[in-house]
Amino acid sequence: KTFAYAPAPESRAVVDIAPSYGLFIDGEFAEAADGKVFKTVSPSSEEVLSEVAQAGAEDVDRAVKAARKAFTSWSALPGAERGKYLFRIARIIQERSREFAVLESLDNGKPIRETRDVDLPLVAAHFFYYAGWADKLRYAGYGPDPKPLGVAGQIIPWNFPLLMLAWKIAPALAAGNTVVLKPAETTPLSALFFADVVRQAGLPKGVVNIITGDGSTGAALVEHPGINKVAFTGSTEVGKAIARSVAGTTKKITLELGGKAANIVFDDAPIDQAVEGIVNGIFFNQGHVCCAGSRLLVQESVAEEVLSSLKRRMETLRVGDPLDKNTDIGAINSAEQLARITTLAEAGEAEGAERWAPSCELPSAGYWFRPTLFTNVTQAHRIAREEIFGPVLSVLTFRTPAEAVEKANNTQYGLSAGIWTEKGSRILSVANQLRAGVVWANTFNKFDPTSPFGGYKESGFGREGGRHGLEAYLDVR
Ligand code: TXE
Repeated sequence: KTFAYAPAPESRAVVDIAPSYGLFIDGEFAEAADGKVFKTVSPSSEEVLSEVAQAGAEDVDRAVKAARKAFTSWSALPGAERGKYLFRIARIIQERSREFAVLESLDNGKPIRETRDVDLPLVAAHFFYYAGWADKLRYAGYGPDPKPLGVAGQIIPWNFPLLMLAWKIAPALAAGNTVVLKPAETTPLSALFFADVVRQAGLPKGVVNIITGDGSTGAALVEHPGINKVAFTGSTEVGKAIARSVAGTTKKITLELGGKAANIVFDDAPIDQAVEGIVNGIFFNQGHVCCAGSRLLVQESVAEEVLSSLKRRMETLRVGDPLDKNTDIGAINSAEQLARITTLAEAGEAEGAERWAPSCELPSAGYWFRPTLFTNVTQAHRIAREEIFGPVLSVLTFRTPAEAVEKANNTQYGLSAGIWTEKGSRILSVANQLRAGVVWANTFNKFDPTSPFGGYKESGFGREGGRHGLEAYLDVR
């Protein structure tokens, strides 16, 4: 679609990306021991943004040793001192938020409106929030003198690169742990820029180490005997592999895995508001969201009205350049993810569901997928059961609240759910019956650092955020 007035895209000149980056170990950037590198590509243009070191077992070992060494003095600092460093990081993130927002949009493909208004403010908020906890750990509910676990190995995905880093690093450091963090191979840049923030904030060397690489780097980190805890966000398959790998050790582990959330719309819901919530639930961040509202459960009596209004709204969504402030849906993060989404959407058609998408134009270079709606979906269809992790919504209908609850819970996952209704009593009764770690009512995809987040069933275990997020990094004493 063309528009009469299109403001200039956010300039990428605000970010200075070097042609290559090393690993951030013990406060210094260094090449991988074997000199291996990989390229990171912008998914909206397929342009190579930079070349990044691929950490091998030797580098992982160096990083873990640096973190171990730093642990002694970091954990001995008064909490208020650790808090000061975290406050400093939060403020630097705020000062550099424009740069980080553009960088994240380039490396990940997500719209600048989201990186600017959602990711970056939340990143700063998490550091502020956990900075405040650093000197109040005795009030966290883990005894009068809780202790940090030691070195945390943290592995994060590509859908919210800097925000997942903040979810992992902020509570770990507040509690007195040191970290070795591995970002996803398609989005390493914001973590490497964060390493620069760490230096700017003057953190002691070795407290934060960033090692880039693929799954083999992640596996080497998990297996390293020098770590005390693994925190992982990613696919259920890899999460289970990690659980198998730490079985037989005393490493602690938290897993935040996939989801297949039901967004339930009752007949008394404010329809316009619900449609906005449905759109936000599944098209926010191209649907690359573990808690995405990827199954719409709509009450039969309002299904037609909701669907026609939803289609009208979807016609207005703009797919394209992530740096354009008008863009609603950016690029799919990688060719592999695009292939996964395409395969599942084709399975939806092959199994008899009805596919609909607005006729918007897509850019020629890069990885793109139209916002897509499937109706005539049954619970047996793959698109109703498997996490698609893309802008694809599967619509099912129900007649009674009991049927809605049954269908919502009919999934291997249990991360999140949404309820749309005017009745407060219904919100409470339905929410109480949903097997999901997060339930939103008359809103969706709302996040804040004070609320615990995490799943039931195959969505993993452990909570991040809030006071509960500290539990993953503290031992009772
Ligand atoms: O995830 P992986 P992928 C889901 C989503 C998506 C699918 C595949 O459905 O379509 O997973 O995505 C590191 N030991 N989610 O393949 O492989 C890897 O390098 C240790 C949901 O990208 O799980 C990256 O840093 N680490 C999800 C991280 O794990 C390993 C977010 C995640 O990658 C490893 C992402 C190994 N053996 C995908 N193998 C969510 N919950 O938000 C890979 N890694």
